[in-house]
Amino acid sequence: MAKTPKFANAKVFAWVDKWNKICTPDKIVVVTGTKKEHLAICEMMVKKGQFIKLNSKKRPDCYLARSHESDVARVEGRTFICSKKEIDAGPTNHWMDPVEMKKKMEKAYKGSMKGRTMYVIPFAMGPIGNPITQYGIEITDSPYVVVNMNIMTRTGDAVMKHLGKDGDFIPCIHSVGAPLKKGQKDVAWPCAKKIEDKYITQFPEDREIWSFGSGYGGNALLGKKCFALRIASKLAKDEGWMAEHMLILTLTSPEKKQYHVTAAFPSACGKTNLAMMLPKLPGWKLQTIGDDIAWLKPGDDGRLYAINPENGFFGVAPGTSMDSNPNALKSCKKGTIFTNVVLTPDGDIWWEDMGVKAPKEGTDWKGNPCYVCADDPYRMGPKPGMTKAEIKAMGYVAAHKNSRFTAPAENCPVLDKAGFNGLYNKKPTGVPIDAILFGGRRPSTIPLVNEAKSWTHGVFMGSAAGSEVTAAVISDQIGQVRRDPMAMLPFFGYNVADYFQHWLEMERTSADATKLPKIYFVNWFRKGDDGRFMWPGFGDNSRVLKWICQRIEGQVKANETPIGNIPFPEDIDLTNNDEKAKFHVVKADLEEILKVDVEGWKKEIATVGASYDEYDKKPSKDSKEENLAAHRVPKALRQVLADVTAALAK
Ligand code: OXD
Ligand code: MN
Repeated sequence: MAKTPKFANAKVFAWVDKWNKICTPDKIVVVTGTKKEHLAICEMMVKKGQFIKLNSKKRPDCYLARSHESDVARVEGRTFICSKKEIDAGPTNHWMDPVEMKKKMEKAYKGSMKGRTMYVIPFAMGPIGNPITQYGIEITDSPYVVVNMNIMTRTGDAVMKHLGKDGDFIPCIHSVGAPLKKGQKDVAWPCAKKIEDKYITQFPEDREIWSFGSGYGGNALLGKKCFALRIASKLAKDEGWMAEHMLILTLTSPEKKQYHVTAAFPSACGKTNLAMMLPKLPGWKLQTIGDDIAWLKPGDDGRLYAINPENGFFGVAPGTSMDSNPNALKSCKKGTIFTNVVLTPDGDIWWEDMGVKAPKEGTDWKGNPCYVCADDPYRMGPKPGMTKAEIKAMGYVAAHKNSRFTAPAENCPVLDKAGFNGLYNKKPTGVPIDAILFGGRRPSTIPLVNEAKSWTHGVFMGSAAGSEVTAAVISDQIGQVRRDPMAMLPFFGYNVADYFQHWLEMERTSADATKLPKIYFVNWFRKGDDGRFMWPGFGDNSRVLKWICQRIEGQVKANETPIGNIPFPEDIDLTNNDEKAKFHVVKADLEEILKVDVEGWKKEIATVGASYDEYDKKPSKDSKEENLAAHRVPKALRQVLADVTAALAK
């Protein structure tokens, strides 16, 4: 067994020592966070066949990993919230008694790091020293996790120093669950192969994260979904702030006025694209603060101040192109780890809808050869000379649909450096938020943009959010609409109805509720009967953001409808709308997507009501706990539901 290293912080020592004894690694390495150490780990992985070094002229310090086929996305079915009472996890979470779960998982961790190195990663969620930042330590036996955590969070000595002798941290234990026997050769992607052997477990009352069996993304980079959303949402509820699945952007108008906007869209619905968008409207500038998670704290002035707790982007690769998101592609130019994309013969990477012609041949995400398609230079197939139709019929993709890039935020050409570093007016805090957007992929009914009439109405809008299921999760429901309140369905650290109540409380407890952000629901994904998109999206979304800024300033009227305040079509600025371009705003479509589809909305509201009824039920079929009134959907939201229903019936 390895010797537990010395730590100045007694809690850190005791905790590492405990897991050393349970997991029995061969060696322990405390991550210092230097670039030299980071690259040495990457090179060690290259030697072991776990990373492929990319062409250093084209992509300096970039690597490619290929995961096991069972380990390509978050596993919601194996994600647990282990609060003492099942009702506190609520009906949207998987629950197990925390004592039982710990017993079960400790068995799995026993000897799980044999033959491996245990890495101890001190990390900060947010700029070190910022009042909104929180700290964690992840123990892991995965070097892939170490180097991804180095990009996604601020890691190393500086964090340990900040913790000092008695600083507190969220303990996060992770093992891929694949011990090595003496002399046994490692595989390219160690993990527990069976889905039922994977556990992604949060203990919100103990404030601990235990993850076992998966090496992928949100299952294994524990600062991200497990800490910054599930555990943090519970911390936030207890302490009066908000941990949300939101991008943060800074928008500057031609008059040089700055606005800060957050937006909550479900996984793989374009948060990264909006966060880095190039505005089509002349004179408007957009800068990125974060693309996935926002922590918002109320200030003494009643405003909400937000930081991005992360340090990098874990973006979905397919679909990211110079057209859709040039700034994301530029962010991947150096120091990036790619997972499950195509390797080209010149040591570069490729994926579907990258807007780049496919190489003649390459290696697909499974490590098999792939070849340019016979009738579409932008596609690849598993055999030479295949047609697009043949490839489509097979359901083949050369880069996995949830293949990812892990890119340092500092690479982003439009990073708002001050906001990203948690500075506002040169002081360490967050940026004051002017507008909160909710959204999702909704092919019908939901208009382009809809403004809430009040905070409560905005909370209702968020609670009613839904989207088509995407490949970001292993699911048999891809493409179907599922309710995803506040885009947080997979990430609530506690009961969904209590979470709604917490949002309502933010108004009640605000020092000045008139200063809270205005709330909007946006939908870039409306489709016509022929399946075409009715809104071009991407840079054209700046037209919607401009309208939102004008509403904040009280400069433009809105159509006050039963479902909310919708723009009059003539108030959407169409400057620079090149009608000859492939993607542009079609005026007739714009008019259509700004109408209230009354019959569609009646159905929509009925399904929202049905989702509320689900949230009001017992936490699970077999639960011994009844759902008492304290954990039901707040009356204020039921009232909005009733009001909208009545208004639609008129
Ligand atoms: C993500 C997700 O990876 O939401 O950000 O799945
Ligand atoms: Mn996400």
